[in-house]
Amino acid sequence: MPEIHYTSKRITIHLREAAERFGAPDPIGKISPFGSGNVNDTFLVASGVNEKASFILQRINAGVFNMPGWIMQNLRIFSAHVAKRLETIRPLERRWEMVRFRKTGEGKDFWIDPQGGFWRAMNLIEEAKSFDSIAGFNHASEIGFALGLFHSLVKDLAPGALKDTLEGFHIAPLYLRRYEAVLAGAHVAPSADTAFCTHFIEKRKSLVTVLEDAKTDGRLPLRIIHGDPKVSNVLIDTRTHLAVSIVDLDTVKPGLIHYDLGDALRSCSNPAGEDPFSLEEVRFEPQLCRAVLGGYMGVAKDFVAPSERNLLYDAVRLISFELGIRFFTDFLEGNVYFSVTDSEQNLRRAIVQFRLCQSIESRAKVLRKIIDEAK
Ligand code: GN1
Ligand code: MG
Repeated sequence: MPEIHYTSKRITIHLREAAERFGAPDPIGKISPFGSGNVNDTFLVASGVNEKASFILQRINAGVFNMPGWIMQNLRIFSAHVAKRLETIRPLERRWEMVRFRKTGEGKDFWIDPQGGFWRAMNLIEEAKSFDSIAGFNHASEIGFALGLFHSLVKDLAPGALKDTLEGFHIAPLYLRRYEAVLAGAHVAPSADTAFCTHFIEKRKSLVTVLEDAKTDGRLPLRIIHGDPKVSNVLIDTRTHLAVSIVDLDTVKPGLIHYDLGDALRSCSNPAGEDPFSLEEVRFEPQLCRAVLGGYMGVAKDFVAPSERNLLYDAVRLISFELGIRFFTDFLEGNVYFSVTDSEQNLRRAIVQFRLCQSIESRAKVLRKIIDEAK
């Protein structure tokens, strides 16, 4: 079998060598790109003979995470904590699995290749599936449950116990500042789409401080958060259709649960997903939002104080606005952060998030009511 290479703008590596470090199944059937992540390079290492021996191999994007060792250090602490907590709450009366990292022959949970690339591998969670967009109300409620369970499993893990693996992540005023600096030096041909984005951001600049102000003056406490609880990061059991795991743990670090709730809600309440066929499909569906919050509050309402609940509308509006700014900034910068299939994808993604933000604003009253009533 020929050596397998994978070449993208940031990776040229003998994948087989990386796979073998983590105890590749013998013989390897195929190593192929896996999932729809925008940041890391992810592969499925399939066994030629035994499907159960297949696993996920991932190369961390060092351009984004400049201390990848901290990610694994955090995950060791996090995994040990959650394993202990799960013991105390078992029986959970439903299936729930945590990501398990594989070890190299030297007993390490990562491998650094000769070019400095940082690799790790995870076992596949069996009979579970990820979706790129929301499939219905039960799905939305299950994602809420998964996030609520996650928050409740880490509620007694001190925020200071974990490193900040991605400084500035979800700090909206910093994204705005960065956007303004990039815009000032950008050489992008003006178009109706770029004008829509610049105008959209200009009109909403004052929104970006809402969560950071509440953090600074003590209205919102720091907790351990997931950081990226979008639809595709909650795995669904293929037989029961219940959430079975929450994956993509690189941004498990101190933060505000409002970042997580804002992100889960903007992701799950837009049935069109982040890369829709047509912009006309983009909308924020209040009943999906209700389903997510219902699933969440069912497990986690105890630690959402009324003063925190008050800021949930602002959070969902802000996180979609923030993601739009992040996509648009990356477009202006030449697509250096998020993976793209073409040079305009980040521009289209930004417009989707801005449209979603508009849809959230147009439904403010009903959303505030749903948030008030969620239990
Ligand atoms: C990125 O790589 P991925 O797809 O898991 C991003 C998230 C965004 C998301 C949008 C570290 O996540 O913040 O919400 O794209 N992750 C990072 O799809 O920036
Ligand atoms: Mg992610």
